[in-house]
Amino acid sequence: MAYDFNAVCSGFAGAGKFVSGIPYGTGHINDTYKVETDKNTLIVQRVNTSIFRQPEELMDNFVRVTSHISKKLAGTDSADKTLSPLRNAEGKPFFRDAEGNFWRSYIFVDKARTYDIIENDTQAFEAAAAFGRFQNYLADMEGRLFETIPNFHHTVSRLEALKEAIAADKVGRLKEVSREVDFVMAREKECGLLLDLQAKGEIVERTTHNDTKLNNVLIDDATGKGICVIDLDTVMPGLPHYDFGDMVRTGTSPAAEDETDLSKVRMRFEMFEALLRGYLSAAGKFLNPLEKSLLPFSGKLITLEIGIRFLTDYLSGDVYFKTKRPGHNLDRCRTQLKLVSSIEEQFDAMRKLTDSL
Ligand code: ADP
Ligand code: GN1
Ligand code: MG
Repeated sequence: MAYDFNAVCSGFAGAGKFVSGIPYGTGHINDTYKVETDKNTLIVQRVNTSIFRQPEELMDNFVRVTSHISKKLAGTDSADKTLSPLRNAEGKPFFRDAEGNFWRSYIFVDKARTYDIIENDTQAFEAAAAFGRFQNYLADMEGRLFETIPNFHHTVSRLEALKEAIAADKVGRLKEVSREVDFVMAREKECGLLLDLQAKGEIVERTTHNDTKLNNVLIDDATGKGICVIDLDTVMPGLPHYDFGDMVRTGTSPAAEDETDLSKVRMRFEMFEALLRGYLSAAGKFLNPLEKSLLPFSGKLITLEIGIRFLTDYLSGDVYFKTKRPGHNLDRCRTQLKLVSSIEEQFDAMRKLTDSL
């Protein structure tokens, strides 16, 4: 591996001596490794500091969030867990190596796993309930977290960035994507809908996760319960809809995010229903009626937003998301837009169900 893991492991108090490590997970931003030391099994991550420009603020958020949750869980019979970052020699929750790489680490949670594609509606329910409880735990946390990426889910800004990438056509790819551009532009008006309601005070900012891909919750092997929400880099002020929307985006299609056979991509209604019931089992307590009624729309919006981001990155020459093949970001964009269409076809039924719960 490209990094000095002996140094990284000795940078964290109590980590133990490095024995072996493998790249782990399917994230698009940070570098994640599963590492064995003579004492522990660890997750070790190199934070992408060109995307997370203030990693110390990010880790400050991380510690505030995880200590708030662990205080809430103490003394209860909840099976939920939270991550707890290892500390460096000065007691800080990160380690900078000699090359300036920014590392963090926590104990590997055993006998649990994540699913890139959810297998059944029970998993969908449990994952969504875990994210709902996560929002619930953070509802009474004092103060406001740092915005680790400003305007992260500001869909209108995301659309502006796409327009700039179209105007620049930096790598000459615009000619390949006219259908995708037309699809997005036909939905321009919807991009600001939640932001407008938030500005009017009708829906409320909370502390949210903002990257609720279903593979960001660990499912217990024995009980099938969602037991630990992970990937906390973007926990910050946001609308609960950003979280529910990303669950719909990642939990309803039976196809991978980068599937090239678009006939496989669709919104499975039974998965939507399971996500909705699971999420409301925890979040139903704090959403107002308007917020609740907008949950189906959030699925469409966030899927469109991530489609916009993949398209923007494709037009910009693949500078943001990690890619593994030519056209990877375009493939990802196309699955998202196909999923938006599938959501639109079933939208009335999604709304009816939501109103009935
Ligand atoms: P990324 O930004 O790369 O998605 P994650 O924090 O989501 O980073 O970690 C990548 C994968 O590593 C997760 O999907 C999960 O399978 C696994 N993982 C992360 N943290 C833990 C943990 N504490 N215990 C067990 N597995 C973990
Ligand atoms: C990125 O790091 P990862 O893979 O969990 C991205 C999310 C996107 C997602 C799309 C910081 O998440 O916003 O929804 O890819 N994270 C960041 O798969 O941009
Ligand atoms: Mg992840």
